[in-house]
Amino acid sequence: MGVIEKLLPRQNELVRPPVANVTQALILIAPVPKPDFLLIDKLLIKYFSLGIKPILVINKIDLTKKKKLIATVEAQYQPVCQIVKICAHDGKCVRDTLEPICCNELTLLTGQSAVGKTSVLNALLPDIHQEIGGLSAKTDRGKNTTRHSEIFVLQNGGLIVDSPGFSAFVLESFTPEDILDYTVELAHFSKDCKYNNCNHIAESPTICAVKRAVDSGELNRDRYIRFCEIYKIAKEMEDKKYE
Ligand SMILES: Nc1nc2c(ncn2[C@@H]2O[C@H](COP(=O)(O)OP(=O)(O)OP(=O)(O)O)[C@@H](O)[C@H]2O)c(=O)[nH]1
Ligand SMILES: [Mg+2]
Ligand SMILES: [Zn+2]
Repeated sequence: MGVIEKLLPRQNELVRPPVANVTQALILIAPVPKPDFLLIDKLLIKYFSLGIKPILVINKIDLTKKKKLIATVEAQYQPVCQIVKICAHDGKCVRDTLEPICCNELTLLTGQSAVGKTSVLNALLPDIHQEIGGLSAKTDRGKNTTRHSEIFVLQNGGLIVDSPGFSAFVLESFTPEDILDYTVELAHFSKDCKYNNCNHIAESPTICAVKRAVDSGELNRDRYIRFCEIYKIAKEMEDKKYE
C-alpha cells in the first residue's frame, strides 16, 4: 500500500493513458507493423504542445527490413528529435540505450500496437513480466494487448509508463496555427515567408519560404505533405466551429 505524501503541481495531463507530469515520450516505431507516419507526426505535435520531449525509438532492428526504415526515419526526423535504435529482445541493448535516457524523467512508452512497447518495458524491468502480444496474421496489425497503464520505477529511479497502442488518433482542439507551431522544423522556415498570413499550402514558392525549403531539400517533402494534411483537418474543424 502506498501513502500520498505530497501533491505536486500538474505540468501536463494525458487522457490516454491517464497520467500527469510526463516529461518525455518514447515513440516506438518498427519495420513491422508498417509505420503510420501520420500518427507519428500527430503525436509529435501533441507532445511538443505539452512540453513533453519526444524521442523516436526504432525497435526490432534485428529484422532485415530495418535498413529502409532507419534511412526513412533519419531523413524525416533528424531535424525534429533524437532518434535511437534498439532490439527489445536484447535486454542489454535496451538497458544500455534507454536507462540513461530515462534517468530523472517520467517517460511514456507510446506508438502503434505491436511495435514492442511492453517488450521494452519488460527488458528494462525483467521481473515484471507484462503481457506482450503478436501481430494479427491477417492484417499485419497489432492486437492491442496492453489495456492498462501503470507507472514503474526503474533501477536508476526514473519512472516509466506503458500505454495501449494507438489505432486512431485525432488532434482535438488544435488550431491550424498550433499545427504549424508544433511542426517545429517547418515553423522555423515560416518566419521568412513574405506575408505573415501565409498558410504555406496554397502560396507560390516566391512568397512561401516553407515551400522554397521543400523544393531545395532543406525540408523533408514527406513531412511537409503530412503537415498539409494535418493542417487542413485542423482548418476544417476550426471552420465548423463557426458555421
Ligand atoms: N523481432 C523482434 N520482435 C519484437 C521486438 N520487440 C518486440 N517484438 C515482438 O513484437 C510483438 C509485439 O510486442 P509488444 O511488446 O506486445 O508490443 P506493444 O507495442 O506493447 O503492443 P500493444 O500492447 O498491443 O500496444 C511481440 O510478438 C514481440 O515479441 C524486437 O526487437 N524484435
Ligand atoms: Mg503492450
Ligand atoms: Zn509560407
